Amino acid sequence: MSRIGRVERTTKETSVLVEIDLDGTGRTDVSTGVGFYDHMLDQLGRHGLFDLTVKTDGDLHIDTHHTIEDTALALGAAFKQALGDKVGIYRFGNCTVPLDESLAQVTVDLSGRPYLVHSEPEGIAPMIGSYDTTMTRHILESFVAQAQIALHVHVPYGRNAHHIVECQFKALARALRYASERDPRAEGILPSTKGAL
Ligand SMILES: [Mn+2]
Repeated sequence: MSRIGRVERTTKETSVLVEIDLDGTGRTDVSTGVGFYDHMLDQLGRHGLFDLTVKTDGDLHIDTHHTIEDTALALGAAFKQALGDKVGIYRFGNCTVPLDESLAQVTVDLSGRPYLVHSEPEGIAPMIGSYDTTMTRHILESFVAQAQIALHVHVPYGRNAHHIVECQFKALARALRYASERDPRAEGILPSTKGAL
């Protein structure tokens, strides 16, 4: 049984296509027009071992906001679709990833309920190329809202903005991988006493 999500989302501001295969090999084909964001989505696929295609054509003549946000919304929707009925998965995942002087701690519950807790150092550089660093939280909020997961992301310390953002995406990738992987001891079992996730 394949676990693939495919979402096309078109508005007057953006046109987004996302395809994700949760049981992939980390092969990515990402193009949003925002170089650093492409780099982060490549991290997500590679370290999540998700095959990931992302094609976004957004209103970059305004700024990168809609392009980044709408891509995250479509990615969250595709991830939820790919998860399917969640039978036989681990459900919870966490990973701590350093990147030189920065550290990210990510914990996820594929709970069916959207909730984000996020903290990162104040006063980091506002831009990385055309990527506005205040968008990191907005990406996570958008992804969580559509994927319907509880996500806690903390960066207790770090200095370089590129490192601070990148370690979050790497840790997110690995935590999502652990949570969504099939648990060989739980075949046919839904990881909830409630009977629904
Ligand atoms: Mn917004």
